[in-house]
Amino acid sequence: MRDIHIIGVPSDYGQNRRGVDMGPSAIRYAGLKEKLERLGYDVSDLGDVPVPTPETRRIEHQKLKYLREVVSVCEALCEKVEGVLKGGHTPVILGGDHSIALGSLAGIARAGQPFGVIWFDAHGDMNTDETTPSGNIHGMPLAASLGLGHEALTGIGGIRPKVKAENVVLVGARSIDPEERELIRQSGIHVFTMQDVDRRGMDAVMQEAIRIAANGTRGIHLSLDLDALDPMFAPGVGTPVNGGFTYREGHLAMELLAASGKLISVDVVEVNPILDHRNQTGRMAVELLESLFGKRVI
Ligand code: Z70
Ligand code: MN
Ligand code: MN
Ligand code: MN
Repeated sequence: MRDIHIIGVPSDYGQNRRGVDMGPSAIRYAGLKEKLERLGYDVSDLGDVPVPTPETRRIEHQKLKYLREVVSVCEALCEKVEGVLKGGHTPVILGGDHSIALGSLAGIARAGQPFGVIWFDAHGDMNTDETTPSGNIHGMPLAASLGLGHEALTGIGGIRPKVKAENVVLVGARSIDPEERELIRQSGIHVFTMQDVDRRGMDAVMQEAIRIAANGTRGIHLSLDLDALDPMFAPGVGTPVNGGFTYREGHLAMELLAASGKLISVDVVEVNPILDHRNQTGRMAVELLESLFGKRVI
């Protein structure tokens, strides 16, 4: 069994609510290492990627807020992820807001191509500096990974694009900005909205998502934004959106990915302990990771 290497990325530079920088602590505190060890893995915690102190920084670009800091954090993460994968291990990356996924995908791309991505999210994260309504980079990492947007973002890790649209699947989408919708349509990525999940069921949607992401690739990266889940089950996120996945749908999706045997890496993002209730969302993240790494009832 491949060893698991945990990497924390305590960065909140991709959005404007403090607290998501404490995500790695909250997820570790919920017992991540011990619970994965109980499943039979050899787990090492590599600690955190260095992140500059926000109080010492200021916004330089209104359409790409904290660009410099996001790039430096992602470059550092990229290097770590590349090393873990080249060592034959599985990276479990703890955010931080979703801007860090650019660093995850850059590291995977450097370790070998092609790969597929399943992006679990209420949002599209398909904005660019030209379409963004907020200037927040956590709304842009999927676009940037596909080579769309500002070159300072698309160039992270030196590989552009990091992933092909034909192997990218967005699951759980229910809050997309108008211009972002156009970009999604043009990009050619696959999207399963909540309506698709309602109509076809999580089982069928995930089987299809896995097939698309695995087709012609060496494996799948899961980018797990906790706001994909309904706020009832994951209240500690910066941008909760009603109508998300139930507890059971979330677990089923992870179990199906585990059964596929295709997972090469995962990042878990947007857990914000300041907005949470007694670490419910941190615990949810750990539970989902247990299912992803093969926890079964019998
Ligand atoms: C919006 C934007 C976003 C996560 C919010 C929101 C993006 N589309 N992503 N929460 N995880 O500002 O670009
Ligand atoms: Mn090891
Ligand atoms: Mn996201
Ligand atoms: Mn989101």
